[in-house]
Amino acid sequence: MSEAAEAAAVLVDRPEEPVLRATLNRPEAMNALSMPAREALADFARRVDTETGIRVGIITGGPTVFAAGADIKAMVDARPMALHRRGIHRLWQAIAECRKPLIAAVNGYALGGGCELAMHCDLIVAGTGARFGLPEVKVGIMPGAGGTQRLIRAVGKHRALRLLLTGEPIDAPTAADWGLVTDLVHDDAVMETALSLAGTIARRPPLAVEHIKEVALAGADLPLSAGLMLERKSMHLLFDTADQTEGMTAFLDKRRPDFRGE
Ligand code: DAK
Repeated sequence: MSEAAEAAAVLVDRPEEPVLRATLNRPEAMNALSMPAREALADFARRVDTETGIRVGIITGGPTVFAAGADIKAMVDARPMALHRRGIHRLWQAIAECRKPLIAAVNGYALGGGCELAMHCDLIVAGTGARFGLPEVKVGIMPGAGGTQRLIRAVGKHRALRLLLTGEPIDAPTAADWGLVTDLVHDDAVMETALSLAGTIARRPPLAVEHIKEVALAGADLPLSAGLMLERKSMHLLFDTADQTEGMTAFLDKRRPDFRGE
């Protein structure tokens, strides 16, 4: 594939002023994650993280498929040190380290690396026709981008191992029932719902949003006492922001707050 075509493996646009959206664009391979696609997703996450005008990121595969996993054609002959040299974990890390909220908007299959990509996001909006699974075991490997760890934390041991050991996918209503999907909507309403959620979050004070995400995620891996201390410190820190004064004053004045991220 030419460089220009590969460069378009992910399309990035700005559907609303404070929202940056990445759309996987490899329909011929069910949006399988090639190296250029992964690099583009990492660049996208870094942009969401650093650009002040952007408050939320949305990752989608478009209306028919989210992503069918890593590109098997690019992996079939790989040796361990070749995988090591590709440094794929660094690209995933860029997504995991994004300080602003990321929303996955999922239609169709989210399998393997595609399911792991959705699980890197903070909210998962799914159409009723979506399917989630970790089928790596069926091709002789296992998840390598956090699937064993993030899924077990999201849905618990027994449900996670059902997916991991059988490789069989679950439908979106089941994923919603298990707590993997946050918003289950009609297939046609996935992007509209993701944009609406993004809009709501974008109206909240950005520094509070970033601290909430950071503390909630870090705390999930800490003993409760450490998590509570982290929460207390961040909460106190927010009293040093103009947005705290604005938020509380606006409430008392019975007007809409004008949050500036300061
Ligand atoms: N890779 C490459 N091509 C794929 C693909 C994939 N994962 N999934 C689908 N395709 C391609 C098919 O080969 C086919 O191409 P042509 O034959 O037309 O050239 C085209 O997309 C349409 O697919 P199907 O004909 O199979 O379409 P169906 O509707 O019948 O089935 C399906 C859709 C999604 C159920 C099926 O395609 C499928 O089972 N796909 C494979 C799913 C899978 O096993 N995914 C897990 C891949 S392993 C790592 C981190 C993470 C990972 C690896 C490394 N590191 C940190 C090192 C992740 C690994 C994985 O995700």
